[in-house]
Amino acid sequence: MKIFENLLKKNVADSPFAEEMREVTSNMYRLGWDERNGGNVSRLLTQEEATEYFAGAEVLRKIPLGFTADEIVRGRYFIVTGTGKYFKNVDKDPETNLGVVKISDSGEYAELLWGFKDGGKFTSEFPAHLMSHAARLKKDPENKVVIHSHPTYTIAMNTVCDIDELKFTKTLWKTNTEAVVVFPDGVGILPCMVCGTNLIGEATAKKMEEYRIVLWTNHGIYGTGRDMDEAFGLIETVEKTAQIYMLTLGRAVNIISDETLKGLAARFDVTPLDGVLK
Ligand code: 2HA
Ligand code: ZN
Repeated sequence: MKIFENLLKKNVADSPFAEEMREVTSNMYRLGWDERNGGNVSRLLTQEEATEYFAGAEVLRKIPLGFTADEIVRGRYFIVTGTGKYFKNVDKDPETNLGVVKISDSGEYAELLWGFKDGGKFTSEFPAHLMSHAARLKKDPENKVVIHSHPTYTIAMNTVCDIDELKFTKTLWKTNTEAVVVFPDGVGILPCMVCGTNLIGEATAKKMEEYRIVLWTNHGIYGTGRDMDEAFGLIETVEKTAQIYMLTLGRAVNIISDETLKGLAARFDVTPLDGVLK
């Protein structure tokens, strides 16, 4: 019987949601953003995906979350990168480096349904991820993805610039005409804090009530979105803009005017964050 059960089991490693995780982590590694075990990604499964792959699935392990997850994520399924795991290894061994968990009805546990084959568990930043998912889901019920990464130029720019959110957002917008179009809602910024804690998770989630992008000073960035492309695209555009800024630092002669930024916003039908433009 076990043979038939196993034959009927869907191959999670090759599912569309695992493929997305394998692809995005590989891209982030090759872009040089996520050294060693840097970065982590989580993606909410749709109800259809959860049913198709995990209806009646046995719980392999119950892993305490270390905090009580918001009601909005209880009973929901996430695929997430593992703690201490290297992005460069995800694609060749998804079942060790990724896991699928269901958040328990009490919000206290992650029920492991697949992955973390070596006895591992979810990223140390899972509190920040789950709290961010909850905050974004309340804003947009379609939000599915939270990506955390260490993109080089973003961290460099954050190291040399004032971390005032409006000023930082304006500097980005004034550097690259794509910026205001891709993130008209600006970037949220946290000061340098101890990572891997509930405290930074709560602070990140608070920012996520307003922003889809949050910078962690001296550490990295969080990007969110309805799908992998949106979340990745936000980070990619911030990083590209920060790269241009850092490559031209102190020497920029041609800076985008407020008037042009307003023109871009009108042309691309986006509303710039209040308080940035004159
Ligand atoms: O998981 O990026 O913030 C490694 C990290 C911690
Ligand atoms: Zn990090």
